[in-house]
Amino acid sequence: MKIDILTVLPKLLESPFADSILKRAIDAGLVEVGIHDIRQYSTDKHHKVDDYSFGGGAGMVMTIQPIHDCMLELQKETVYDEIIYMTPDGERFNQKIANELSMKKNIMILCGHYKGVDQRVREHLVTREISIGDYVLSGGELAAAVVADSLIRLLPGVLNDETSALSDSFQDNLLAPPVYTRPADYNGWKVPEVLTSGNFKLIDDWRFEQSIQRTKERRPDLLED
Ligand code: 6GU
Repeated sequence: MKIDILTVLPKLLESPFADSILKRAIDAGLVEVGIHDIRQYSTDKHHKVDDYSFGGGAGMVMTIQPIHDCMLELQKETVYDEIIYMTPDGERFNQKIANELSMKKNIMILCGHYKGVDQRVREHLVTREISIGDYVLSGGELAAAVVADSLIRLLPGVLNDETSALSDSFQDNLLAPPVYTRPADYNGWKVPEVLTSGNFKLIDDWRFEQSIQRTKERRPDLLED
């Protein structure tokens, strides 16, 4: 899989891919992540990437030219299955969309900034619009990193058996059960006995029961689906 991210703040997207699971996935060649600075494509003499909103009103709008030229440059080499615009008024992201996008070969993600991008980018250049939740971030970069992370960990070979995505919360519309590690008794706070019983059938049943219980308490909406 290849993920190309277009941004006016490329530095914001360095650290998420420079450590741990995502770095290992990149180093192993399981995913290619490209960060592209939109400003470098601006034909404006001051490399401007934004301008005043037609009709007035507060806030700058990202101009279409540098975005379009950056996209065209990347599209010389790659055919994209989706061109996603990160925006708080997009479709709300969830595990189902992550699963679906993780099967694609090439994905482009455009990060919005200021008051957003010129509407013609959304109408003519983008294939999908995604929000990561009902709150507003200063820009789409952190949201793009969230989406990229959730896709990359689903790629075959990225996680091993122990970290398998199959036992994640949401993967079966249930929250994950509680987990414990040593010591079995800390300050008198004990680990549930079943987990140290060695009876794997009982442990599986207990975990499933806990998953249902947690989901009922915390996210009853998931059980309605
Ligand atoms: Cl994708 N962008 C911004 N700026 N804010 C958000 C978001 C995206 N998703 C939730 N809030």
